[in-house]
Amino acid sequence: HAAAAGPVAVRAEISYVMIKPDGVQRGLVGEIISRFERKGFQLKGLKLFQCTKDIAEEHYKDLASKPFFPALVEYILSGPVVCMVWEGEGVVKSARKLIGATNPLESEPGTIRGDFAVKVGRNVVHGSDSVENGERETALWFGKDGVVAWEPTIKPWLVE
Ligand code: IDP
Ligand code: MG
Repeated sequence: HAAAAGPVAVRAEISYVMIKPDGVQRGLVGEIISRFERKGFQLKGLKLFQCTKDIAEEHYKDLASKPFFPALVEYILSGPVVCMVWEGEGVVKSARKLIGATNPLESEPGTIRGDFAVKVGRNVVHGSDSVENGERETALWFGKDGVVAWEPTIKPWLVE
């Protein structure tokens, strides 16, 4: 924090969260959005989207050398996804907790993957793994103009 400089406009923390094609096909969209809403994060971007190979490969570029990479890209392209931007203090780490461990058999009950999935290749939802990736992935999936700046009127009842 800069001392004494007065209020500084800082962009709040955001996570890029995506319901993968299996989550959409299985009718889990409302359920998953509800979990983030009721936690108290703010929805800043939302769209149903048929993604392209370029975007899927860019999104998962750090995994490009993995043997499962082609199957992963094929999975993400296999149907529409729901792209979301959730905002709030600590949202990146908290979203990962709400989502659960990568392998759904290791995810705790009460997490999204723990409650709704059994296979790592059908694990229903994505969440950014760092603040930096929250920004990077939001820019990749939404571009410059896809995110809406708004504040809920109930915000004083969520954060003091
Ligand atoms: P994350 O989604 O929990 O961050 P990452 O390691 O970043 O997990 O992997 C991205 C995605 O790649 C996973 O969510 C999963 O869909 C897929 N994946 C990861 N490891 C495997 C694997 O061993 N086999 C098949 N798919 C995998
Ligand atoms: Mg990841």
